[in-house]
Amino acid sequence: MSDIILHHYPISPFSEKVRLILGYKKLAWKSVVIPTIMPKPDVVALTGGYRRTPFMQIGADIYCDSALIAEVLERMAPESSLFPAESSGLARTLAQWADATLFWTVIGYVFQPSAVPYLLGNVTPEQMKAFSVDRAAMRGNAPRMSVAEASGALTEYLHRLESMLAGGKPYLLGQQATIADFSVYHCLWFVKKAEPVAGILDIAPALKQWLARMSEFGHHEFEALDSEQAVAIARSSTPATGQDSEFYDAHGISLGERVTITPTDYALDPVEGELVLSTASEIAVRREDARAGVVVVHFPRVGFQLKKA
Ligand SMILES: N[C@@H](CCC(=O)N[C@@H](CS)C(=O)NCC(=O)O)C(=O)O
Repeated sequence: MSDIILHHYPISPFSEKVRLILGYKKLAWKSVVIPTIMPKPDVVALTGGYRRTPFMQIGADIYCDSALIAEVLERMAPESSLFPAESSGLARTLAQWADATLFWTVIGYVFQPSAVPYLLGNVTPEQMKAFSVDRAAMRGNAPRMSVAEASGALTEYLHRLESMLAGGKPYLLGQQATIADFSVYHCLWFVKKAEPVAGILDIAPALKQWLARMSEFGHHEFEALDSEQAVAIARSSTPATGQDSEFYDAHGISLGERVTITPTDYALDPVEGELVLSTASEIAVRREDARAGVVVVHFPRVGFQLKKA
């Protein structure tokens, strides 16, 4: 099996979700630390334009979005399942809520002036400005939720999550951790990092214990890899992927057609290539890059728009 390469940066919540899943599944990985803002030339060489963090590389296969990365890691290491049969639908649905609604509420809450240095380090005013401009452009200039609105919603969400642990349940959906735990975790991990405003977590004592319990999974073993080396690995590898499970078509698009795949929510950068995989849950394009060679870039079906190029 080729190495798992995670392209990420330390303070990225969605990366923390994946790092913790790697810890939970005890999978060794290679760590490529990527820039926090554009430009990201080595990222784009591999993904073809997708700029969000994290993404996972296995040889010449590139997996975008933490939801898909979780599914792929589950296929590779089904033990310590993220999707126990009795709660897999609920777990995926709760995870989707956390990755969207809870995440953006947390973003609205944590970016208060006192907490910014705890998230971004001691950035200069110019660096702060560059970060804000980058993220505003990524959101299509949609405003962030106000701190007041975010505080109110987060308080309510913390109460709801706390109630899910009633009776001493160790994890949100029962005795076993599921993908829902990891998706809620990365959001609250970010709140915890924002130390001056992290006191909001005190209203949920069982949830705080759960946070500590989850953090014990750790990140397992990893070693650093240069982003140029990662590009070279893609170049010297052959994509492993073809249509390996039932073909699914909701768009009237056949395998082999030129398409674009674009997120539906933010960072709307299309990735163009030849459709090589189309299942109920996953789509992928084959593209050729001057530096990375032939790569296959994979996306979850949910949250991405497929179009003829
Ligand atoms: N749905 C995506 C969301 C990823 C996301 O929004 N990541 C943030 C960082 S945690 C991001 O991409 N920020 C902009 C960047 O890193 O350039 C996923 O699950 O991976």
